Amino acid sequence: MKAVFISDAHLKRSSDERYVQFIQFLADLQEGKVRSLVDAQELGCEKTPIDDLYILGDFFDFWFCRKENIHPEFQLVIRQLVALQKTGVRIHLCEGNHDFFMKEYFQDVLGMEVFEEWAAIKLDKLRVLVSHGDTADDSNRIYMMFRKILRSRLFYHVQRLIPASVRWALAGMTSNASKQINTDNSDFLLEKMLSFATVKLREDYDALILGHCHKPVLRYFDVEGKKKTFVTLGDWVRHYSFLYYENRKFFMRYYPPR
Ligand SMILES: [Mn+2]
Repeated sequence: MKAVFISDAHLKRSSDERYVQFIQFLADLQEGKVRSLVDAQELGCEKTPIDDLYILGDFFDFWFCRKENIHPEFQLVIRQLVALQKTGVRIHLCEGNHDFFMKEYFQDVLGMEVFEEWAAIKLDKLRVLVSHGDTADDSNRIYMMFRKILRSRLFYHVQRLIPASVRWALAGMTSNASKQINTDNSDFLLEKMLSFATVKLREDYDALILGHCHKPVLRYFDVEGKKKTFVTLGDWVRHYSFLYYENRKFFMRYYPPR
């Protein structure tokens, strides 16, 4: 099996550097160029299609659920995802803290898989737990409550009532993701995720893959003689990072290769 994982693209305007780069990355995946991007001796560089693309949250900097009225700036990247899907790649999206209520469009209309918080997946025989990761630390009660309200049916109906022009204006006002990310906060989140991992990787899982903290990290742990993998995916705001999986091996890479 071959799979690519990314998170935290925080897409907003189609002219943004990260948006342009991500479109190019999707085109490379569509052409089967992933091994040459990874550039690892053991893989070679023949062209090969991937089986699965996992987008683990905060793909969009905001998402309003109105399937009949998709934000114009997002139409290009959605078209490219659909084109990739048509080549036979399965696309899975996990909701993030910036984008939720995604099932109605991505799953019901486009036929991609959407999961709201966690998914236990299989990569060959490896048992892997994946999530955006904003709930890995559930001791933050205020955040957990706020999260619940935003995802309530009431809020769902409220956001549907807002006219499109107002929605796009509100979206434009969301502070730029790159400004919100500071090193202290990323380090703090990473610490929380690592302590969460020490619990989860003692269970049956072979790997834990999260987003949200915006730091690209790939670490291995030995738990009672078994090799366990811990990943945080980084982002497409500063790092342009992606994780590639093939034949029980993980590679953390950057786009374009450097
Ligand atoms: Mn996030």
